[in-house]
Amino acid sequence: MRGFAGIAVQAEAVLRGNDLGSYTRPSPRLYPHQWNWDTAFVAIGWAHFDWTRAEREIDHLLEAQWQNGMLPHIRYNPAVTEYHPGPEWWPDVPVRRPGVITSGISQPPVLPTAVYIVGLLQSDADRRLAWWTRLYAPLRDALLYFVRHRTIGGSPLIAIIHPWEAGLDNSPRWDRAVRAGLKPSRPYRRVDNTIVGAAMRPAQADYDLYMYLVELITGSGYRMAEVLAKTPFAVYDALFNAIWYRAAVDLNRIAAAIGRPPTIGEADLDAFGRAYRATLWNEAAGLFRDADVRSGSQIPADTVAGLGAIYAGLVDAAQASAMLAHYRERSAGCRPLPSTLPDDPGFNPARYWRGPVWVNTNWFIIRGLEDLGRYEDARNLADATLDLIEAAGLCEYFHPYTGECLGGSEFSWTAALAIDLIARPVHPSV
Ligand code: 9WN
Repeated sequence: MRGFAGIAVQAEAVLRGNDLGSYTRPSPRLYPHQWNWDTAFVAIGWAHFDWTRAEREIDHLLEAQWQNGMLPHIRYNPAVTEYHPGPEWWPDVPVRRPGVITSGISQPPVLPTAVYIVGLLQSDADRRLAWWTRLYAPLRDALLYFVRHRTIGGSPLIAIIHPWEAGLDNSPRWDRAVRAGLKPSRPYRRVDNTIVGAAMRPAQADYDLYMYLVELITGSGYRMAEVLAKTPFAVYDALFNAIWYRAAVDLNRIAAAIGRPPTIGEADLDAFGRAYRATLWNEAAGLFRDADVRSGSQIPADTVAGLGAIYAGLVDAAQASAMLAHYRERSAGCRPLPSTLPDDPGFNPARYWRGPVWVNTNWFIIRGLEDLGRYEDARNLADATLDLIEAAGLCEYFHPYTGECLGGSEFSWTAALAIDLIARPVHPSV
């Protein structure tokens, strides 16, 4: 591991700067509330230097859990008004704890994996086990929510119902849905494109679809059977499903440590893996692709989501290396790993999830390669990620050709995951 100690110091300062005590803003102005998968990344960062603070971060998100187990994608801070859409767009959310305000959709379930990692960073075994025991039931409910409310027609794969649930909001994977030109019935006012350059953010047509779907979901009273029957947007997202599978494996590890049976049994995990490979693998692309739930056909867009199986261990080491090598060849000249492949018609090197490099998606692939024993590939990707940060800062995302800083500049998950890559270098370190 090369010397990246300076980054760790800056990264800790970014987390402290974005810390509001009970949660960490993803970035100071652009994202002022608490987000679901950001919380998981941020907690991993905090755990390296203030374990109790990581615990508090996770508790604050879990307080926003719904009666049906769903962990919402945003827990709103009632004191903040400068974000669109605010909680008024998500009325009557069925939360367990009265008074907590949230959005009405979820986000990739990284949290169980984060709780597993954060637990291992606690050297006091009694404290770790007590914590895992306390968190087990809410995490189980959050994972099973997807099985109970987001699977249809006998497939074990999980359907997402909004691009925001993917976490990769304006990915070219959603372009067909955007092109349908759907718009909400009410006017809305964006704030994001007044904070960072509009060319780096999703386009207006993307937001029209986002807000149309918000109205469809709230208009259905959050009843998923109704939403899934009506919506034009229901997708088996390759990255989301890989994250769910990895979360199930890690929650089973937590269950074993606290003396409980597995949350998702071996036979169900196997069936999920088979369905994932059969439905989403695309031989010609050398990658996994998403599938449209209704038509069953794959969505023809090649993005970093197609490598998510590496993080999940849904492919073996040889296939993981082949997928990565192919992705690198198709993105020759780019810093690894652009969020969309440059040969995809939807590629744009500066616009959010349509091309820029993001640290969280790199982190998924690094940790997946490491778990599969592909240490050299993992280490190279970790070094390339930290090189980008060293040159440009703790940015939200990076231009794949120039390495330029894009989006928000003091971004919490970039900071947190940089800390993790430095403090927990790819094993075995050489
Ligand atoms: C909408 C907070 C979130 C991330 C998402 C990222 C972005 C929100 C937005 O910011 O989405 O959820 O306003 O653009 O796409 O992955 O969790 O960092």
